[in-house]
Amino acid sequence: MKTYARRAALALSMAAVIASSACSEHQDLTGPGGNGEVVEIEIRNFEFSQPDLTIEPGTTVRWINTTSNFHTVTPDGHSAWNQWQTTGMGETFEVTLGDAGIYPYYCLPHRALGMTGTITVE
Ligand SMILES: [Cu+2]
Repeated sequence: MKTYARRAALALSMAAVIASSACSEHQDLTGPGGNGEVVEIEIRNFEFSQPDLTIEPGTTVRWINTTSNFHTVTPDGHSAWNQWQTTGMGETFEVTLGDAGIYPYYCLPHRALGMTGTITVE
């Protein structure tokens, strides 16, 4: 029994290491939780595919890096999520936004190129 528990714990910690090395992340910092809906935004050179997005409360926004370049999803003046940075194609970042509001964000290295976006939750 003890050995089994230890093996399960080891398997769980190894899964955590594998998950973190893929540089994909989910954050759920606001509101009562998700409604099961997911909307995807592609990170391109040098724009977000849906720069003005309106969603319902509890929707999960998933950014996916479709490039091999360094980008960030940096909150602009709010703390609905913590900055995420990506360097690899296929990496994803999910934020479940439970609270109504306006959530602007930008890509740190490409902000001056207009790589910005806004999510409206209403
Ligand atoms: Cu960028």
